[in-house]
Amino acid sequence: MSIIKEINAHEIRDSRGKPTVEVEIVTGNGSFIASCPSGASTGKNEALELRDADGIGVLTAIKNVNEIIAPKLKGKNPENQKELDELMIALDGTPNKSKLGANAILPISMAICRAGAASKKIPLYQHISEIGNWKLVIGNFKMPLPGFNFLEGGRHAEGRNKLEMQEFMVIPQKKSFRENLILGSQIFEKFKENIIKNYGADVPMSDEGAFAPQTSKVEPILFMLKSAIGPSEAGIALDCAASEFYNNGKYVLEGKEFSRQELLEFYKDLIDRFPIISIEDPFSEDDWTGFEELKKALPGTIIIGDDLTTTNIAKIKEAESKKACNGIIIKLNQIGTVSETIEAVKLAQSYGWKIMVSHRSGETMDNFIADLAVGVGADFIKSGAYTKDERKVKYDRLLEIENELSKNK
Ligand code: 2PG
Ligand code: MG
Repeated sequence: MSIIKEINAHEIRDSRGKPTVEVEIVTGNGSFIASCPSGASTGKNEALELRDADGIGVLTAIKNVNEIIAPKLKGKNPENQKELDELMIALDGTPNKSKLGANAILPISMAICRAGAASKKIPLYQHISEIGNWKLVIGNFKMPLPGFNFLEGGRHAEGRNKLEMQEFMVIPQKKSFRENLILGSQIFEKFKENIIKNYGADVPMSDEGAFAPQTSKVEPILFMLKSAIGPSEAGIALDCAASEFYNNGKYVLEGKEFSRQELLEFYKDLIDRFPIISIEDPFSEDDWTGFEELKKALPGTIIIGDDLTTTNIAKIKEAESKKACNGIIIKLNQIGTVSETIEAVKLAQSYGWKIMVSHRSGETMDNFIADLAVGVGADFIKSGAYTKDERKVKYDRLLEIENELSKNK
């Protein structure tokens, strides 16, 4: 055991150039660093990202780490993740971490986790699995299937296109993670040829490194994806982020108004004609009936909650009782600590839901979510396109984990 000697927070920039918090924890085993990502299409029940009075700065969150939280954690054993997370939750004292900020608490929680793994001399993914008591050992860890983002609209392509639906992803389904990376990039190359043919060579890129062409129609995109996939072992995943195109009881898509029922028919038709395996946030986060009816209508499709569930135990319970989904997006900063994230995964797994660990649209070079996905036994991970370094580092870490696991078999 090696106790926490120092905790220091400072400001770095995220992939959109906005300030975010990075934390360094020093123990006798060395220095452990973690940083906080940031969403654009956020759910209203997410833990609070504390910004200064100017709406951008994170100096208050940094001060909260250095002056309020750090003194309480010095001298503690980083192996006790739950105890230290609970200490920070109590210190904050609000239901959504609005006093100290989830962007102050989360990077500490992640850095503690790294320090705890080092103290136990085990890899981070194994430490995470032990915290959640999954009893995974080398030999039965599984690699998540990657969801590569190919094309984006919505908040992630703001000012670049008028497409409402947010993410069009491809999920290769070969046996190994390495093979999936290869198949993913082969499909991406074919897709790129089609993009250039249809929209020219100067198509803008989205925040997550996907294409953001000038289009407002969903169907032609799905035709392009289907043709790029061809007969290969891969499917399509959609993130509709529908709260963003919902207003006053109506959904506005492709320049038309849709009622809940019309939108449901629209999705059903797409799922009949294209190899779509999952659909995330198909309705607004308050439209429980929409989720419930779609889930009933499409028993073979994974209906994923993100803004709906916000990695939050109470919301996950509500979604299960309303039979709203059978899959969930897991994002550390939606809830704000590693322990609560682990509890959310465990609860969703107890309902038999599929788990998709996710990055945020504003990311950093931190690759923690790769270890998280393996440690909790996630079915999927989405980390954008391979074209941007802050996305690529997560996929590269997964490749490293797979190599390590195969060597130790
Ligand atoms: C999502 C995420 C990640 P954001 O909606 O799933 O793609 O976007 O981080 O903007 O909430
Ligand atoms: Mg989403």
